[in-house]
Amino acid sequence: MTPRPGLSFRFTHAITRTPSDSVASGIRAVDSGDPSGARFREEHEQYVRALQEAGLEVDVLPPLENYPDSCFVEDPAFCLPSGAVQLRPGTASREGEGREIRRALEARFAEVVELPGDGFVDGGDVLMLDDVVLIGLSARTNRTGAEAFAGVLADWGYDARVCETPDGVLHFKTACSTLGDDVILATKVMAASGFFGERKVVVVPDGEEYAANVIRVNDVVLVPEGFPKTLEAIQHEGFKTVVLPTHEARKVDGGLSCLSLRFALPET
Ligand code: CIR
Repeated sequence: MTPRPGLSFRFTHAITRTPSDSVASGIRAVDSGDPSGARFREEHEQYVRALQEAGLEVDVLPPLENYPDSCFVEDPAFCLPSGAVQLRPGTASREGEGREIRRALEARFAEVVELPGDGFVDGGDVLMLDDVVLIGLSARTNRTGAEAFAGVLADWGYDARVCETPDGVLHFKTACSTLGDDVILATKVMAASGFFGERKVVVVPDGEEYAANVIRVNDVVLVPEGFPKTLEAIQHEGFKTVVLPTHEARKVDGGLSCLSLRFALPET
């Protein structure tokens, strides 16, 4: 793929889903207490407002009580200017979320394809850079799924590379983000991985690993509240920041990127 400047952070639209009360039963690796649906919805409203203030038109889908983790819409789909891919999340309680989000994708995209075959990919394992898409293998994304997804991307003219997410990391993007302009934010382990080639890597200070998951949206970087050293490191690189609370999402291993699908649609 020839480099497409700003592909990884210039967006016009987003899709989100309001957290349900059932999010209290969301999946988590370590139990630090159940999130409250009501408090999560307040944090989610601030998140949606921040996306709107960054210039995006945001579709807010209704809560799905049958799917406790369904507010993390990044996992069941992946969106590009060329079209959207309905993914197959790699854990039993989330597998049906791809079907649930399909209609919202069809409302925005002329072309929506389902991940071919029977493999699994969570969107949280997909990092879009300006010239390559990195797909991390993880407990949720297997090689069959990653290769099928890379095939769809190739059909649309994108290069993809399959990487091994380091052990103990839920999703590839749990541990890294693109700040845009060829700068990556990553945990120490991810920074040492070699996945980012010649790009500049800003390393998240020890103890602030959760803050490796940020999102660049047009002119700003959205950063989780409570990580002052990471905030300063991002600002030091010259990026404008907006700080958002993610206390409830964090209780079920969610971060800022997981809460939206972000994409650029051509002007009509
Ligand atoms: C899960 O384990 O699937 C949810 N509790 C959290 C998903 C977070 N999504 C993401 O990192 N992309």
